[in-house]
Amino acid sequence: FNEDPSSQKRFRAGGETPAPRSLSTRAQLYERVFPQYRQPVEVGVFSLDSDRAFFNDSRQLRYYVDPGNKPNFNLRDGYRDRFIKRDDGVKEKLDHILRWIVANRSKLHSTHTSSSSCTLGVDFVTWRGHLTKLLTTPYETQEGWLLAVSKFRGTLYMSEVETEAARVNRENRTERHEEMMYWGYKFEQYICADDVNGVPDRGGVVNTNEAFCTVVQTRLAEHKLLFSGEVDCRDKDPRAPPAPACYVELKTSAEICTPKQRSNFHRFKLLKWWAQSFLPGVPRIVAGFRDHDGVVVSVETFHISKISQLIKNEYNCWKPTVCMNFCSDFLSFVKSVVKEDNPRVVYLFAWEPHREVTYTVHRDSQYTFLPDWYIKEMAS
Ligand code: 0WD
Ligand code: CA
Repeated sequence: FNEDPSSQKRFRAGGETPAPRSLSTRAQLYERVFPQYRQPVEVGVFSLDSDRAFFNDSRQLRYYVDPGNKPNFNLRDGYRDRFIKRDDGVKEKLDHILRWIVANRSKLHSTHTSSSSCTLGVDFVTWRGHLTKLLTTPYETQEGWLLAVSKFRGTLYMSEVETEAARVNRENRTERHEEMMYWGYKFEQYICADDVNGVPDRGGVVNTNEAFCTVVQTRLAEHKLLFSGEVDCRDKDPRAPPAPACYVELKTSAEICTPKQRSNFHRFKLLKWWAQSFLPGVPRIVAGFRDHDGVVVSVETFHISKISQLIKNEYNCWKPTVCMNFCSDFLSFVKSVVKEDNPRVVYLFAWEPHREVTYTVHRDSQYTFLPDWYIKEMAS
């Protein structure tokens, strides 16, 4: 932590430590022993249907069907005529997770400290994707982030805010980029069946509104976390281990033809893949490697527990311990800064590559994100 130079001892009332004003993201600072990360436990699931409506069940869960290692999937098929794309200009913030919390309050490990006070019993509520961004921050050189945090009834809610740069990128995607974003979803369709004994329907419509999400609880060092992440499919074997260990993450990536491409894949892409699946305890990734024309030329399975071994020979490579220690220190930083328990106050944490993490405070602003229906529901 970098101490606020202006907050000298004489200004302090009690004996409390002043909150630091910024947090460094330099990787070397986080090279210490791996922090405690409790095995993630699935506490619930939810589904979003083709209209993006919420259901407190697993109706959108799909089943993994082994494609073999040399399939001939054409990922371009259906882009023009069988694709319904979610409107990514609509910002849903934490709404779906909050809906899940309202529907499952009793299932949560809630603490009744007195007759009246009843809290969630977790320190942080967020999306898995936001934590992935935190894990990769010490190695990120391209994209910054903005995270809005509000404290409500002792829990810190953390919701991403789109940066100006990200908005400009989103609004100016090339036609080629738009199509390539479809390829990942088309790959899922080639691999996933809707029913445990079914087969994939490669002629169907790809609708990216549909989602199946797991809700997991875990602890990173002293931080109790509750987060949700989208899950692509599960092992269909009924003897498979219970969730999240039965889940399979699907990915596509450009085929690797040169040693330079292999090195870049290890140093940059595997970092993001590892962070995303390690967080919820998803044990394997099935990757489709495709050529320039969107044809999958090979399929390979990556076991999350083996990725750190796989990358160890790369020069100047990322380290899981740096990712986890940075995330843990960031969460401590947030706890030290966010003191006012008020859903209308947002502490906006901002980071740009080659800079430190800083924050600003906003009262009744455009950044307020906890909806009235949630506040009302939790107060009753
Ligand atoms: O409000 C926001 N800023 C965000 C909301 C940013 C990211 C996600 N979300 C919400 C959406 O409601 C979505 O249903 O998160 C859900 C997925 O959450 P997550 O699992 O925490 O997100 P992440 O790990 O980044 O992405 C998982 C998958 C992606 O798969 P790949 O293999 O490409 O990583 O979720 C999809 C995508 O298929 N996805 C999204 N779906 C809806 N909205 C989004 C998004 N913004 N980003 C990725
Ligand atoms: Ca995926």
